[in-house]
Amino acid sequence: MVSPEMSSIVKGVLQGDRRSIARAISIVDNNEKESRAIVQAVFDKTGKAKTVGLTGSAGAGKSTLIGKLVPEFHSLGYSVAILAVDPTSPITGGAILGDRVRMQSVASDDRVFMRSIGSRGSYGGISRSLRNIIRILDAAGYDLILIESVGAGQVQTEISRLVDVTAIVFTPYTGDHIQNIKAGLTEVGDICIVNKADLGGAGVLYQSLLEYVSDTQKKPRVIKVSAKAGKGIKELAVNIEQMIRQTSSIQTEIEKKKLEFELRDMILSSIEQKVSSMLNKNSTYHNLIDRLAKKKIDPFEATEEVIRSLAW
Ligand SMILES: Nc1nc2c(ncn2[C@@H]2O[C@H](COP(=O)(O)OP(=O)(O)O)[C@@H](O)[C@H]2O)c(=O)[nH]1
Ligand SMILES: [Mg+2]
Repeated sequence: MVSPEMSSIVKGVLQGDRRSIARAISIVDNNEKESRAIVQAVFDKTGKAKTVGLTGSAGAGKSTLIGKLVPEFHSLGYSVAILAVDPTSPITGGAILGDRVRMQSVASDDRVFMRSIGSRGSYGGISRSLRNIIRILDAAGYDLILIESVGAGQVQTEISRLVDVTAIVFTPYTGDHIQNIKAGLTEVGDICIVNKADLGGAGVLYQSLLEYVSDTQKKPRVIKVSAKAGKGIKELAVNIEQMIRQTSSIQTEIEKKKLEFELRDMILSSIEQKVSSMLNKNSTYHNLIDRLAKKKIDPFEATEEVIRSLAW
């Protein structure tokens, strides 16, 4: 049974009302009990929005870049929403404020919806709520959702599974040397951006990246920009748009793949929760911890014994 309050939030979301959108996102992000009702109500009204993930180390200039990209996307005819995700540190009011300063052009633009999502628990948790937050923005009529996230490795992989196009932002002087890039890059992304082209060192980084990606299977484009000086931004926006258009032709397959990841994710996490609460009540498990501590049994045997004792 959907409460009148939830119905009115959902109605507001579908009409693009910002307060309703913000409230719906909070409910989903905090995993409140109404979260499911909201997602169920908007689910069949989604599938239109395109998503672009921008990842990279802190200070690479992602927020500045997004601030400059938004007007370009507006002139290409897109309505834009921005989500900033930081799984490593809780986002404080200050950080949001800082981003608002860096994205001045968009912070005062009421066509743009902007929201920071903090870190609650594991990254997996964020990626679960992020999917549903994207759905809310999609149903609200935003046709381009830009997602800023800090980090490499696991985080990058998770984000790239959620979005249509992944862009990785590199910059000189933040440890983005080619050795680190090779070591840390699990996915090369669809576009590699070398930001801070106004600084020395950007040219070398650009050349190394070009060489590096030419050996990869994906062969992403490498684009040099200066977010601060506003150089190369139009070209970057056009390139991202081209990638978006390319993904449109295989949208059904992409969507299916994403849904499969999500389903698997939800099944596994639900099983993990169930098993975890079963373990808390399982006497074999508790007894075995003592026997393990006394070296009466090894961890392999102990695992098998507990699994045998669980009532499936
Ligand atoms: N020199 C230079 N600085 C930049 C450029 N883009 C961003 N910055 C600066 O880099 C710092 C971090 O930028 P920010 O956008 O917050 O990075 P984020 O952490 O990746 O979001 C800020 O002081 C920006 O002014 C650029 O193209 N050139
Ligand atoms: Mg930022």
